Amino acid sequence: MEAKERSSDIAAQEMITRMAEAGQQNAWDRLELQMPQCGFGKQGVCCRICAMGPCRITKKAKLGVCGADVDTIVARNFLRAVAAGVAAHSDHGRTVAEVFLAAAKGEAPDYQIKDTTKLFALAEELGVKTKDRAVNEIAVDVGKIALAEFGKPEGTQFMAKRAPAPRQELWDKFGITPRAVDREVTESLHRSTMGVDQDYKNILKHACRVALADGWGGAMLATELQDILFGTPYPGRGEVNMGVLKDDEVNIIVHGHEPILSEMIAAASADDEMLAEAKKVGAKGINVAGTCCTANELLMRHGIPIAGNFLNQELVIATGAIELMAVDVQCVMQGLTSVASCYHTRLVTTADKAKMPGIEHVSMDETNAYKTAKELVMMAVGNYKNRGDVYIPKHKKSAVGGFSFESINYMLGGRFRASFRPLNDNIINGKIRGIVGVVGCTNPKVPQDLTHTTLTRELIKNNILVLTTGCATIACAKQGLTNPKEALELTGPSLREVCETVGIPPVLACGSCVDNTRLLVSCSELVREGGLGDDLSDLPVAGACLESVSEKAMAIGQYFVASGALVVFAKEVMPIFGSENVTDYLFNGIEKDLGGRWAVESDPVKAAEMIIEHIEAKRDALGINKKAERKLYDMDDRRALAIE
Ligand code: SF4
Ligand code: MSK
Repeated sequence: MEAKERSSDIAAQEMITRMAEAGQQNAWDRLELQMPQCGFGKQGVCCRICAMGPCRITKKAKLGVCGADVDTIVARNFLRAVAAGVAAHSDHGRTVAEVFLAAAKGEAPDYQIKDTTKLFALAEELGVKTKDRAVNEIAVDVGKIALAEFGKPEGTQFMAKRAPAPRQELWDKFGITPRAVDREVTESLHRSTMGVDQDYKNILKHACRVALADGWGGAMLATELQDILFGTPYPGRGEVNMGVLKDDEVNIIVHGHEPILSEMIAAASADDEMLAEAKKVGAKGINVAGTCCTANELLMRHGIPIAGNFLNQELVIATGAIELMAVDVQCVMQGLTSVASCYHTRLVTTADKAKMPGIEHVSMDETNAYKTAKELVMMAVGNYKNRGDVYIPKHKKSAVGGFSFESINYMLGGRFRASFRPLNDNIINGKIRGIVGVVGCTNPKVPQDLTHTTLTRELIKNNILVLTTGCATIACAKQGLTNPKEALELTGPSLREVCETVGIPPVLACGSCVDNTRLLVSCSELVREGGLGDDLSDLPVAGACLESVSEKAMAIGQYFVASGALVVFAKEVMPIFGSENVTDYLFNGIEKDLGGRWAVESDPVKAAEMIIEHIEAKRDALGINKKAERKLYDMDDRRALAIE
């Protein structure tokens, strides 16, 4: 397959070609070797949950050995995927909570509370007293409550109270208000083990509950605590794509998800002592760049460049310019090991829960974080002399990132009257037709970045504001879509007018995978601000992830659906089609219960049409698609105007 068919990213195309010439393997090659992929797996109809199996449903064998039917098996597999995604996000959230608490207690001295305004706001929300108390004292109480959310024996997630009241009532009525994150994940595994829950609707109901424990629990806590600890993002510029690598500096790639380590590496790379060491080995400086969600975290808070997204991780090493790649958790391909072995790159794992065979491990010690980061930077500096041939694609784009809920609020309303009112007004008057979250991964089954960027272009052309997270953000940024100058040229006239007035691009980069919770908070604020219905399901909004890879994307999709949104995935990445009942419930029936639903469409232009139709239907239901009535002034009106 030609490089162009594999990726729409021109820098990636160059590197794919070079890797092929060098006989090196990457994810696209491995996908080809996997073809044809298992049809049973694609349909979600295989089960290997117990030792009587593995079983698969066929025309001949319509039941597993235990008697499980296709609906049970497909629903169970779906639940397990969602629960695994929840576990990943939420374990990230728990790690942040642990470091947050340690920092507050002074046990992790290299971390300090950066955003006290946000700390105070969260403390109030949690019922923690703030008056006449020291910042760290408040933070200890907040940290303890946050950490308890993962395993508390009683009660429900406190963050779920951020949802509009009718949504909370609906969750209560339906019995899916999320309890402790660990409990929901554990119950998911229990229910889906052999001989337990055999009612597909009941299984899918729990998929809602466990997903909500992520969106309105673990992942939301991760975002909140990261903002308080590392600073709430505000819009700033950065550069994106492999052209950010430097041929005369020590290049360090930070890859994965948790900013706990990458924040420290970024700081250590600017340390005078480290820079002096770099000079000694003949490098002009130390260049830190990110891949995947760690990259989003760093660009949003520090303007640190992004080298690429999920499918770029192996290609970046193949430039020969990377002295060290430090990885933590999630979306780290084992294939990195073999690519790194072809170059001088030192691949280093840093999370004790995520090691790779034969790969160096430097344990991230939060009580001594800066020292650990310096050790890693020194390893990179020491490796500079081992560089061989280097080829860095020249392509890079200027991007704007950092659209947290707080920054959107501020940009719309100003510091003293921060408000979503202008956004609501412009949705109501039709200048902005609606809002769509374009999120998620890059999957080698489709040309890299193509569906995210095509969909985004279609949406902004049709005056729909796009909020983006994860690798989709990086896809958009690589094509200039998060840069106001370039993107506004592609934007419909009325959305453009609003964006130019406020000074924002039509595609707002909101952060990493866990930061999808910023979208939930923003949607809740749209409802609270008024004029767009009473519940999240009334809003003219949708979500889309056409290049989904990770189980985390399934969890995100499910919590958006359970929160009342339409969520569109590509058909190829939804392993549910083996069961008509499960498919019908997730695409239709669930909407009657919760107001949201799943849909599939692999073609990004058709997906945009589907989303636009949905948004217009929501606008109709809200009564905001009425043509403005022509008002003829009579004498009383004229007099009233004159008095004014
Ligand atoms: Fe087969 Fe039932 Fe065991 Fe699954 S749980 S492997 S369907 S016997
Ligand atoms: S990194 S989950 S490939 S967005 Fe968050 Fe990217 Fe998807 Fe991983």
